[in-house]
Amino acid sequence: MPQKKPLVVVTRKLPDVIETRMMELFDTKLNLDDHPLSKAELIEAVRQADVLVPTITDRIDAVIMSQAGPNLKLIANFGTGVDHIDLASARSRGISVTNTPGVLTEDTADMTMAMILAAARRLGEGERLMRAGTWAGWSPTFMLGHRIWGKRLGIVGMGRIGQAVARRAKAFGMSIHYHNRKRVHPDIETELEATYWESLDQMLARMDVITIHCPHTPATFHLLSARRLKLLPPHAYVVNTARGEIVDENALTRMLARGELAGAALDVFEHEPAVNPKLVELDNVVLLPHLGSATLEGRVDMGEKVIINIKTFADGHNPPDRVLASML
Ligand code: 8YV
Repeated sequence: MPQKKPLVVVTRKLPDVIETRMMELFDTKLNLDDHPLSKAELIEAVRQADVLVPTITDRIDAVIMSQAGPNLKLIANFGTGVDHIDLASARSRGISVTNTPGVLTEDTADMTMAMILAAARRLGEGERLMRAGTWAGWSPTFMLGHRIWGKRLGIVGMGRIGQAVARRAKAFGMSIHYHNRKRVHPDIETELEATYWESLDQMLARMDVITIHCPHTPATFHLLSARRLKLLPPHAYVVNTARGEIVDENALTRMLARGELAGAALDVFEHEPAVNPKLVELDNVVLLPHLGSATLEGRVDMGEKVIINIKTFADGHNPPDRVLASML
């Protein structure tokens, strides 16, 4: 007898090909107008669903989790970071959580490289000036940025994305430094000619550019605190494509405004979609609306991963991308 299809509730609009395939495979509830779900709608979703497919815009905290119906057995997150999901509550209720690792590595690394260049070479400022129609013409000392060739890049978090950034940055002539909970395999260090710093503080004090690629967990909240940001040399740039919460955004803003740092390029913010209004006023900051993994190809690959995780789970197997206990 054919198995009953699981009721899958998808909280945001996904690429058409993914939604179509989900409709074929599962009893799927889509969000056609893509509005971010309210708390009440999210509660309704966890009450009904066998499988919930949330995104970063859904805060699935202990309160929402406490409303989950008995059928909810899988949260198949559309995205890699799972800091918006209360994993401890999920675990205590026997709800599995999966994510979409690997498929957004190269896109996020491309964006990081673009942002390193954008900050150091003043791309945002130049673009704004052209659009304002205020360019008075070339001059030898006009809008000078800084060369990245030969500079030191400090990577905070040397997982898949950190390593993909390191490969690109090495090709741009930067020397690679990193801090990670665990030192990476010696072969990777050799390939990247990377220097490991056990002490984040010591690394920060010596870098020209810092880029963040660790997950946001209780242990990494404000990892770049006011105290640590002060360790950076004043000519340094800070790049963040990971999570806003890892950097003390107010402290960073204050330092940028006072000229205590050269600049920053930020794709993520502490209170998305809100951005500290003082950041918006600063010329030496590149601001992007969480575009790190925003390619059509990447979003389709993420959707495919979600489908594989649900299908494997529904067929009674362990889904491939279960979130590890170490994330807790
Ligand atoms: C995703 C991300 O777009 O995957 C992640 O962790 O930060 C983003 O690139 C987003 O999470 C989708 O839910």
